[in-house]
Amino acid sequence: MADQPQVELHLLTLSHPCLTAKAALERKGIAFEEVVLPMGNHRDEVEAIYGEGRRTVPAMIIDGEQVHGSTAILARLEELFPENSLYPEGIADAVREAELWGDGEYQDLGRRLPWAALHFRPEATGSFAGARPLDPAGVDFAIQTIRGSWKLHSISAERTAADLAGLPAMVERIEGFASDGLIGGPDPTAADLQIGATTRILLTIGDLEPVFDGTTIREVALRLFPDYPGKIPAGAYPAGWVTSG
Ligand SMILES: N[C@@H](CCC(=O)N[C@@H](CS)C(=O)NCC(=O)O)C(=O)O
Repeated sequence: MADQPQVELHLLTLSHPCLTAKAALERKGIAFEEVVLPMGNHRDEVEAIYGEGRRTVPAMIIDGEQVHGSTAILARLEELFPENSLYPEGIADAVREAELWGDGEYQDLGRRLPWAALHFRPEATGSFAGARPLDPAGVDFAIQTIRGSWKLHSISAERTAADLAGLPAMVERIEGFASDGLIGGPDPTAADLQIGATTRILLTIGDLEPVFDGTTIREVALRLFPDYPGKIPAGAYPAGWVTSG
């Protein structure tokens, strides 16, 4: 491998695209400094460093070069450090296409569905910080945070029901990626890292267990991201909203 670069990764601890970027750096064997930003204020901080309009994490500075966004980070790491390829020869274009699909609507589900479920089980919010179910004062605080998140991510009951109704078709598509050899192999691809991270977050929602039961992406998500916290017990969403295809 080339000389070790100087790398700073700006992130939020529980963010799934940040898990993707971290896992890519680890897979490439690159040491990096994690700069954990405070949730909520991170947008302004990212913009101050990376420039106007760049308000999301992950974002990376590698030997002075700024790279913003998970897919851009993975692509740049691959260019600089081709070893342990994330886009293996022969399937590189298909992996990239699957990764980009994973960076779209599926990644957004990872931002909406946990907050949507927590609305119905606010006491479970503490589990994302490794804590026990919250006491009543904690639940009051969590409810405020959850309301803020519904607003920020434009979550509504109608949208949640639609997201849940669309999920089995997405999982079927992901299993198609597995059949095509784009995910699920022993060496993670960019598609594994991108789609696996979102899936890992969705697996914190007990109601979604039947949707992922027996799938390749469930195994990938738990293998690549074993230590993600959080558990929202089954029975959160209203009956009938979750279908398993
Ligand atoms: N598709 C982008 C999405 C990044 C993204 O939306 N990150 C969230 C955290 S999961 C964020 O920073 N959101 C702040 C905002 O939307 O203002 C990527 O993969 O880098």
